[in-house]
Amino acid sequence: MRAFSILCLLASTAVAIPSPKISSVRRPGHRGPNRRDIVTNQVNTTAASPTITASKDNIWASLTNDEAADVIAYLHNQTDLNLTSVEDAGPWDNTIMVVDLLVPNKTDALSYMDGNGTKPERWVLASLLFGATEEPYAQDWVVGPVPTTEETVYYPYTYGSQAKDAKIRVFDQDDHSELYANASMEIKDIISDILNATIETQDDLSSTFDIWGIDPLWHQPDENGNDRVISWVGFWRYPDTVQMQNGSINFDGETLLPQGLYLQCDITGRDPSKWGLMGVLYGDEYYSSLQDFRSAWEQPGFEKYAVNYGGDWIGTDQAGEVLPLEEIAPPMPVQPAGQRFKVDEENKYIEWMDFTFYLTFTRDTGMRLYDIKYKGQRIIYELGLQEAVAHYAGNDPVQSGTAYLDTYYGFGPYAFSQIPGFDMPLYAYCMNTTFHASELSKSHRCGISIFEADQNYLIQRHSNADYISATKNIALTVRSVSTVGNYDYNFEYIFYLDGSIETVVRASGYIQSAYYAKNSEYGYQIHDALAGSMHDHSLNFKVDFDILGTQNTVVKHVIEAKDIKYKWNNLTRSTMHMYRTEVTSEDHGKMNWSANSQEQVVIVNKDVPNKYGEPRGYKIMPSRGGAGMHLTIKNSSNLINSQGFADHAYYVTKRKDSELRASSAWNDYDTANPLVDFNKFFDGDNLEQEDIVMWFNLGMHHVPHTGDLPNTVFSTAQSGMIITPHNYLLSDPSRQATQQIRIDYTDNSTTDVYTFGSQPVTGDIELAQVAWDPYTYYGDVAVRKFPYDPQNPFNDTESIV
Ligand SMILES: *[C@@H]1O[C@H](CO)[C@@H](O)[C@H](O)[C@H]1NC(C)=O
Ligand SMILES: *[C@@H]1O[C@H](CO)[C@@H](O)[C@H](O)[C@H]1NC(C)=O
Ligand SMILES: *[C@@H]1O[C@H](CO)[C@@H](O)[C@H](O)[C@H]1NC(C)=O
Ligand SMILES: *[C@@H]1O[C@H](CO)[C@@H](O)[C@H](O)[C@H]1NC(C)=O
Ligand SMILES: *[C@@H]1O[C@H](CO)[C@@H](O)[C@H](O)[C@H]1NC(C)=O
Ligand SMILES: *[C@@H]1O[C@H](CO)[C@@H](O)[C@H](O)[C@H]1NC(C)=O
Ligand SMILES: *[C@@H]1O[C@H](CO)[C@@H](O)[C@H](O)[C@H]1NC(C)=O
Ligand SMILES: *[C@@H]1O[C@H](CO)[C@@H](O)[C@H](O)[C@H]1NC(C)=O
Ligand SMILES: *[C@@H]1O[C@H](CO)[C@@H](O)[C@H](O)[C@H]1NC(C)=O
Ligand SMILES: *[C@@H]1O[C@H](CO)[C@@H](O)[C@H](O)[C@H]1NC(C)=O
Ligand SMILES: *[C@@H]1O[C@H](CO)[C@@H](O)[C@H](O)[C@H]1NC(C)=O
Ligand SMILES: *[C@@H]1O[C@H](CO)[C@@H](O)[C@H](O)[C@H]1NC(C)=O
Ligand SMILES: [Cu+2]
Repeated sequence: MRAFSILCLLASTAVAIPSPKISSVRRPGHRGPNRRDIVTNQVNTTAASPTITASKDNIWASLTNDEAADVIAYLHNQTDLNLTSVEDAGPWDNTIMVVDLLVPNKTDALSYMDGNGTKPERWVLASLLFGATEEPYAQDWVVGPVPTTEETVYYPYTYGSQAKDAKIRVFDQDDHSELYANASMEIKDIISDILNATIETQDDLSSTFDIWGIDPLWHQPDENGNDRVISWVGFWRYPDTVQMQNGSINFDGETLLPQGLYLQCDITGRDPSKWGLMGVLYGDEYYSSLQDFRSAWEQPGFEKYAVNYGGDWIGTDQAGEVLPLEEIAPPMPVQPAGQRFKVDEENKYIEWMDFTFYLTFTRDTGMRLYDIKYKGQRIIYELGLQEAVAHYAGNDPVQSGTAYLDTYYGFGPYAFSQIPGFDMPLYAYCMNTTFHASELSKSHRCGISIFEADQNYLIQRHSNADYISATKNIALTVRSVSTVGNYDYNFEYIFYLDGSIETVVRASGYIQSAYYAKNSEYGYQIHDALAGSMHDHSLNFKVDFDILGTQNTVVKHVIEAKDIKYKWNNLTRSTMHMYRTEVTSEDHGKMNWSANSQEQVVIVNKDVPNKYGEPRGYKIMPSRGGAGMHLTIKNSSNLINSQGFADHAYYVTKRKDSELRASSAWNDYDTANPLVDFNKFFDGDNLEQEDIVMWFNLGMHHVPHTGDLPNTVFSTAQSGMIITPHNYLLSDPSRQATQQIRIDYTDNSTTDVYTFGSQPVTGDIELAQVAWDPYTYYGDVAVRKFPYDPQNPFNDTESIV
């Protein structure tokens, strides 16, 4: 996935970047297309948008630019941290990677939100990278309160980490690309031959091939038992420029062009003279030196394999015959009478029908929802992504060694501006998103879109001989799309009139593929020399339920086949019944969805039964695609102690301020010794009538086939989970909707029509709602934070489209 863009970045920038992987500034790639400077987005999307003022401030709001600048300056003032500004830093300096809000502790938050408590102070979680040492490490720090004063303190975030001192070792602090280039140049004649290229100079090499590989890095003991850090890299061909009708373009399909040649290197320590090549893999044969590889190549009969080249096939432009009538403007959504929800933009607070919630946004995990209330009662305190793992497998070490933990790269930095009319309806309400990384604050216009839409199937319907009744299924969607390297993730939360909330993730973009040779056990051959590389996506979400208070219990209402003898029949009947069982302890907190969906999983407050004595609750269940899945691989050799959140379909734990997230963005640095070890959350706590959190996985087992070329499609690569009221109300709340109709009829005619006060559509469609000038697509805004110049906030502005 992303590794390649990062290496492009290294190759294309003279500036030393302390930690290549976390750089949030994604500059035009090595051979990237020319980019336009784009200044404005002219869709009048927020026109006539009803506003509201939240009764309480958004205490989860992202750090403002001023807060980020303040805390960065404060940290630079702490001489013991010995920080160098990112702009001046090299790998042997200490730098600030990310500053983000450290959310208030829940009791403080609730005392403010629900009572007369004071507004919680603003605290910051700062991730620092200590490069000025032989053993570089990352460390999370607590800083606060902000704005900084004499009272402000800073200390390691030990209470939120299972690692000692909240530190994690960094084993790839230095740039190893020269090592790979040097080794490659020693076999440039072989490369030229087997990969059909003309490699005379290092420039030829670096303009033809991108050399990158496993993530995370491996560790293995040498013969003396000392830990060695191993990197395997593969050769990827840069896509050729393709000529399209209006000029040329480089499609971003490098991950479709593996070349089948791999180098193994020892990159232990910080002294480049101690690094070295350990082996070569080609055609499923391993050679333990360049010399061995050369000898084999010189033998007559050395088997050469086909090469992957770019070309039109990696392009995503229209191709093939235009289908009948297909080029005619298709149906599209309109919002004829204006927006039907209210927004407090400053507080990022939304009111739609009977739902209210706050939004926020983080560098690591993108958008998050807090304090979701339904009919005035909180049902969810927090809902959001925790981590996304993409775990590959293959007969080559690069696929086998790839298990991306995507929050490492971050979902925030890549939540690019959504395209009106494509990513979202033209009338969508747009929120800008901001994150602070590498001492730079960046905003994406319309990183989050919010819109209502007709789901185009009814939420309710019934007819008989006398009447028909039908209700439109109008739902509110909150959407954010992040392109993390080769893959595009569409995240959304959908609110429905029946009180349900659905979490959906979809994937598109370029697959990371494998070389075809002898790889048939790990996927299909999908192009000339290409295999779709099998992988599992597992995306973990946290849902902190508060059903009628914080004291909740997970109950399973199990339907079960049973033979029962009743009083009214002497024969035993084969039938089914239902029983209830509670998840009472974290010892039983790791679960999978039952076979045949026979368990209904309900989160209830046992102390608040409805009038029939049934506990009121919300049910949670998979709703689309691969929901309910988890990683196939057990005890992954790549993820080691960092996959705890992904080996079951869902989990329940007791909520703790010290267990905010299922993973850390920096676990990828050293997966054996993660900053957050999810498994350690399970320490036997009682779960009966406690403040509980559910962590569920969405995802898919992805074995790419020819239909993934050139891009995976959202229509099938999707997964969803829905929560829905369960004996929570006494009837279906969607009956409140006026957007329904009852038509009474007799044998041959309609007699009466009831519309319940829903207003008819009148007037003309405002054309601004159905047309948009794509030349107004809007890019990034960047604000450098150190030194901070609030008078000239856009000095570092660059466009990213
Ligand atoms: C946007 O819409 C509002 C209300 O409909 C209107 O007053 C305003 O002039 C519009 N702005 C632009 C730039 O069209
Ligand atoms: C940092 O130190 C300088 C010099 O002592 C001082 O002027 C500035 O206010 C300090 N900034 C912060 C945020 O502590
Ligand atoms: C502080 O960092 C610099 C590099 O930025 C390094 O040369 C120096 O040794 C460090 N000082 C201490 C006391 O660690
Ligand atoms: C929040 O809770 C943690 C863990 O209990 C505690 O260490 C920390 O001091 C609390 N933070 C604040 C600001 O009260
Ligand atoms: C908040 O304060 C008001 C006035 O002092 C008091 O009437 C009310 O009960 C308090 N509410 C809570 C939840 O403490
Ligand atoms: C790569 O080769 C150059 C030229 O021989 C040498 O100076 C440099 O140290 C080498 N780099 C590595 C990482 O081996
Ligand atoms: C090698 O590359 C050249 C173009 O550089 C192409 O014409 C030729 O067909 C390729 N050979 C093979 C065996 O793919
Ligand atoms: C591309 O070419 C077509 C056909 O020549 C032309 O109609 C169209 O305007 C061109 N588009 C751009 C963006 O130049
Ligand atoms: C979103 O960002 C753009 C570009 O910086 C800015 O012009 C606009 O005012 C922002 N919108 C809001 C609602 O802050
Ligand atoms: C069950 O069998 C007994 C003995 O044959 C009979 O008396 C009784 O009526 C039967 N009960 C039912 C419900 O058929
Ligand atoms: C429709 O039915 C009504 C009585 O149900 C009858 O009076 C009328 O003639 C019918 N109309 C037609 C067109 O069949
Ligand atoms: C930003 O640009 C202004 C105007 O060019 C210049 O005066 C100022 O020094 C710059 N600030 C920084 C932090 O580079
Ligand atoms: Cu996939």
